[in-house]
Formats: sequence, C-alpha cells, structure tokens
Amino acid sequence: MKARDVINIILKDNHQSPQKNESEAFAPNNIALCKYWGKRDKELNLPVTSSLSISLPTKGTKTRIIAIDSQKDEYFLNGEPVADDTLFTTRAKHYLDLFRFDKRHFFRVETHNNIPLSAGLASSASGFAALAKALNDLFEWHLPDKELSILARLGSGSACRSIYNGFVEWEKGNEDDGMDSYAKQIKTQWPELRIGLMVLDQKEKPINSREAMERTVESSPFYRTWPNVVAEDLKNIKHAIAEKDFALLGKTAEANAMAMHGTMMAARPSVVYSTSATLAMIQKVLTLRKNGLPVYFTQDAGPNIKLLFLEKDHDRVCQELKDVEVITLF
Ligand code: 2P0
Repeated sequence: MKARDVINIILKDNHQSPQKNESEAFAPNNIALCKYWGKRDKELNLPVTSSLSISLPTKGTKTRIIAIDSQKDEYFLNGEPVADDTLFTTRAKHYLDLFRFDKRHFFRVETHNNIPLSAGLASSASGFAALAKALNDLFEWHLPDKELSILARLGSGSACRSIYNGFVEWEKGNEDDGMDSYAKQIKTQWPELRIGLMVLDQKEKPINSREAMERTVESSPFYRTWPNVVAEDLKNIKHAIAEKDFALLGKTAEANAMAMHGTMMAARPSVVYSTSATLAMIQKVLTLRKNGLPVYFTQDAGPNIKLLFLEKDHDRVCQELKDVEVITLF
C-alpha cells in the first residue's frame, strides 16, 4: 500500500486544489513517555508498538503555506531559505508531492521552530503535524482529528501525536492500510506535572532516527523483547495518569527510555545518542532522587535530557539544575 492510496481513502471526493492562497498552523512538540521505536511498514510509518506522549503546548512549529505560481517549492526555516539538498527540504518535498494531484501545485513553506532542529527534541513531529494542519486549511478539507493524525503520520510517525495537546496515545493498529493507526487524546489533565528541558548539545545528531530505528529492528538482538516491554510500560503509564501516581509515571517513563537506548546500543553497528554530558546528567538525576528529590528523566533520539517533576518541586529542581527550561503542560 502506498501513501498516496491512503490519501485517496481519506480525501474521497474532497478538493484537490488549494481553496485559499495561504494558510498557517501551529503544532506542539511531544515527548514520548512510552516510546515509538520500530516500524512494521516504512512507507506508511506504521509502528510495531503503540506509544504515549505528552505535548509541550508552547514549544513547536508554526508553518505558513502559500500556493505559488512556480515550477518548484520554496522552503524557509526560521526566516532563512533552505537549500534543495538538505534532509529538511527532501522530506518536506516528498510529503508535499503526495498532495500534488492532477495539477502540479507548488508551495512556499515558511516554518518557524522554537526548539532546536535535529537535537532529539522531536522537531519533525511538530513540523509534519503543523504541515498537515496547514494543508487541511489551505485545501479546505475540514478533516476530523483522526484523519489529520493519519496524514501527519505519513510525514513522520511521531507527528500523529502532535495533532493534540495533553497526553496522547498512538494506537498501533493492525490494518495494512493503517486506517486504524492514529493518535487519540487522553482526556485526563495533570496541571501539577512539569517537563524540564535540559539542552546539552544542539549539534546535528550522528544518525537520524529513521535510519537508527531501522538498524535497531534489523540487527539488535534485544529488539524481540521490545514489544513486551512497551505493552507493560504502556499499561503502567496509563494507570499512573489515571491515578495521578507520579512515582509510577516517572519510573516507568525513565525505564522505558533506558530500555529503548539499551536496545539501540545493542544494534550492529551500535546506535549511541548519549554523550558524556548526557551520562553525567543521568547520574545527577539519579543522585538527586536518591537524596529525596522526586525527579525523573527521559531521553529521545539525541543527547538531550527531559526531566519529569511536579510543581511543588519546581524551585528545588531549578536550584539543582541551573539551565533547565521548565514547561507547564496544562
Ligand atoms: C518517539 N522517537 O516516540 C520516539 C522516541 C524518538 C525516540 O518518534 O521515521 O521522527 O519519521 O516515523 O517519528 C522519532 O522518530 O521517525 C521518534 P519517522 P520519528 O517520540
């Protein structure tokens, strides 16, 4: 099944040309508490397991898309033109190709991210979610969130979770066309919960998550245990959210991230995102917790660390970790 076939299922007889000159949308970044790592279908970004995230309502991507009378797209990132041969342009162009129906429509895409690109802070998630939302408005499809989530997934798996704020679960689904693989918002709010961003390194990562995921699935001897780890962690995280059990949430999210990194480090060749600064930060968080401060961490496909803690511990966390950027989630 091709991505274009899925788009035909979703759009049915809907507009195939832009109905407006331009449109703008914002989508939040999301941090997975139970990670997505591995695909069962690379073309449609269908995952091996379900996953669960929390969106960062103030951090993400704002994208303006303009229908232009030209023979090629134009891409701008944070106000600067982006060259044709970059990963950013290649992926965005490949995605927009899916929406050039019988006529060859071209677009000017202006993207603003307020979080570092390619530093394991999920910029492709908010990027493709914002693009899907902006296209929905430009073409006036009026799609419900479920269909928007599927469209965003075709750009990047984790983008399907960035359609929503709050806690979000992406159910893996079983169908070959992926029409049952989309994200849903979990209605529970947890106003006391905080995420702390510890940006330790803004350099481009050594291997992008798409390749790293593929290598892990194909060669890590531990990957066969990953679906069972996720099933158990997902159950515990959902229970922790429903019961507002912070210790259960923190320890499960932390262990899930470490299991993901352990699995990818066992790939051949090994995938290593942690730097010495990452490991020092992990040690620091473990020591703080041993000394009675309830703070946990998670780590994505990059060297940076995200902390999980409660509002009541805000001042102590900021005192111990000077460079933390605290995000309120609800
Ligand atoms: C996640 N990550 O659940 C996991 C945890 C990174 C670590 O989803 O190939 O950019 O576009 O589907 O979504 C990053 O991978 O990969 C990711 P594609 P994506 O957030």
